[in-house]
Amino acid sequence: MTAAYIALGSNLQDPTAQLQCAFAALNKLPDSRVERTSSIYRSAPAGPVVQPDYLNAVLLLATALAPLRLLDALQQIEQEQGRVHGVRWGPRTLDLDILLYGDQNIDSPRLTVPHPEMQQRNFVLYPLLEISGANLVLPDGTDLDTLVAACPGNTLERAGLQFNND
Ligand code: A4P
Ligand code: MG
Repeated sequence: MTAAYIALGSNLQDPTAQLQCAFAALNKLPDSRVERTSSIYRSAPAGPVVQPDYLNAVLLLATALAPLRLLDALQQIEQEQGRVHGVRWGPRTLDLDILLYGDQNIDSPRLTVPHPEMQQRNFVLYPLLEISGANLVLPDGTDLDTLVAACPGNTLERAGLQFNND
């Protein structure tokens, strides 16, 4: 099994329900198990598009799925939850991104891991820190602690919601 960290984001059509539904779907993936979930955070939209605030979270998935099979599975969950592809960085019912896949560097046409934007995104780094335990080190040798220290958390707050494991 490989430790894969998955980022969840939603800012359309009841984001709380979108994240909860995605969590349930991830829990049912073959050869995989959700091991840890972060709190759910409310975050100001990053990027140039005017759009509603997001709910974001990160979870740790222990998986035997190969990286591209995992991406296929995540994209299928996005489709099932009504994802329509619009503008880059635009609003979405559900975005599932692979942040880290073990300590692998992946650079293929469909998949770049570590996720290229993660190092500057507070809505990724803070929930990742919450669940990754003692000092996580990225494949390039960067400490997560160092990235968090350099990334202001002021556009991020805990939404007071947790994933429901029932
Ligand atoms: N892809 C490549 N690498 C990966 C990876 N590590 N994980 C490819 C997942 N997918 C990966 O993504 C486009 C393609 O990226 C996929 O087909 C896959 O093959 P997409 O989600 O379909 O579309 P996109 O919106 O054009 O790109 P992306 O990169 O997911 O958008 P972003 O950069 O994630 O921006 N603000 C807040 N506060 N919270 C957010 O969650 N999200 C965005 C979306 C903007 N602002 C936000 C948030
Ligand atoms: Mg995405």
